Amino acid sequence: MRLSRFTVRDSIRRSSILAAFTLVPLLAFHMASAQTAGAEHAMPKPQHAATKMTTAQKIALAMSAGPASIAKQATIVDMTDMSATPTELRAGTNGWVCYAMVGEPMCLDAQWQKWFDAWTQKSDLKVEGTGIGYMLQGDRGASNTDPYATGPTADNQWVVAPPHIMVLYPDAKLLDSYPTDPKSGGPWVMWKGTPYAHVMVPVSPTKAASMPSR
Ligand SMILES: [Cu+2]
Repeated sequence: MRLSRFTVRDSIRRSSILAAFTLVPLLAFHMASAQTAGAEHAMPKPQHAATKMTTAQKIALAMSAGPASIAKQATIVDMTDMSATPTELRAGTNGWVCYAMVGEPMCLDAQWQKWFDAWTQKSDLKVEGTGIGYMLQGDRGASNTDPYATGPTADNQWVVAPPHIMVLYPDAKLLDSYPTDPKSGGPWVMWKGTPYAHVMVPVSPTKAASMPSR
């Protein structure tokens, strides 16, 4: 695994893979369930509506995943249309990438971009340091045990996450500090025992840091 920072081109390539193998079936599942079972949680707009978003709206969607202080200087990648090749909407300057994904935008730091690469390619991952990923709009659902599940089963702990921060640790033993139950009320471990294990930290809106001078 390459350790240097990923380029935007890398991000877009990874996004293509993700769209092809992971998110399309997930999206299809959600749309199907919305039609047959009714929306049990806030359903994102259908895909055809997403493609009609303006560039400004897509950028706003991507930026809504992270704190403004990070998102405003992040690279923005358009993944609103899963049938299209992800494209860069704006170059960034701070190493973060925010993805415009309908219903689950995310902003990822360098370590998380590396994670994204491994996860989408189903390859091994050596976490070299702490990683932070923001999903301040929450997500549309995932199995808490199976990194590649595309819908709920009787035993895969399907969970629709609230706004959260995702944390990577270089030592998997550190994950033992947290439960794996998403309903514990606090941080929980997702995908424990896999190379992609991480901590999900539910959050609420917060103010930006300030340092008043005295
Ligand atoms: Cu997440």
